[in-house]
Amino acid sequence: MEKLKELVVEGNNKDTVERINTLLEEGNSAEDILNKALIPAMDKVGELFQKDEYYIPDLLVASRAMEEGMEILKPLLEKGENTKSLGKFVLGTVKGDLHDIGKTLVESVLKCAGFEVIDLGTDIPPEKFVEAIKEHNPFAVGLSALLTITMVEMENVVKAIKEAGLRDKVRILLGGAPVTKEFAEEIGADFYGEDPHSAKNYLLSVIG
Ligand code: B1M
Repeated sequence: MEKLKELVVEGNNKDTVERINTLLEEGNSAEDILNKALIPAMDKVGELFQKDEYYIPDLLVASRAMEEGMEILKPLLEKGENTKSLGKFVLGTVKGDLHDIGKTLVESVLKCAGFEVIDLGTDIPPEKFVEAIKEHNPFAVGLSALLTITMVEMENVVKAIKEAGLRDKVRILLGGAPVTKEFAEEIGADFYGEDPHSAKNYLLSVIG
């Protein structure tokens, strides 16, 4: 796992893929590989970036290695996906924010639990969330943000949903590193999920 973490930090995508396949053959689970190597690797990359030891191109190559690794793990994380939908969930990263690794993990965990996830992608303005609610009629909407400056966009999405008269139809969940429970309460969201599993548990509790 330690070696895999190093490979992702270095942005060595070819060896990352090989290492993941070896770890899977050795009997490690996709969850363990994710939680013990890939996510800690991204934390390390963030630390190096903050200390000015890594620059944007380094972030990009490391996240490409992470994404290639996720391509292998995603089907395994979504394995056993229920065929009967527990309900529709619209998900997106807010306007101005291009981070999508955490959001993709939320998508995999919720799909595996049996929710039908409509992933809008990244850099999604409030009106697109509103359009998607009108089109898909989900019971909940999830917003992800990784930047302190884009976190404020979450409030604009909550406002737009209210203004469209849709607030009573959907639960609103927030997530992403800078977001807190207090912030979620302050802007009138229903739940702050610190990780995909807490989001899943909350949604399961909503449907009863
Ligand atoms: Co950026 N970046 N980045 N980055 N990046 C961070 C977030 C940063 C903390 C790095 C740092 O300084 N230490 C910093 C933000 C500081 C701040 O505002 N607080 C930062 C910055 C500054 C930037 C740029 C502004 C850099 C620049 O251009 N000067 C720029 C912004 C671009 C933009 O978005 N407009 C930028 C760009 C990028 C890349 C494109 C190069 C790349 C993203 C690639 C991609 O996503 N495809 C990138 C990366 C990789 C990172 C770090 C290193 C890793 C992020 C990540 O994927 N983590 C990150 C440092 C860090 O986080 N330690 C950093 C792994 C992922 C699994 O975790 O996304 O937190 P996370 O998701 C978690 C939970 O938060 C939760 O579940 C996940 C699993 O536990 N979760 C939810 C997330 N969403 C949820 C939704 C839910 C529930 C749970 O319900 C709806």
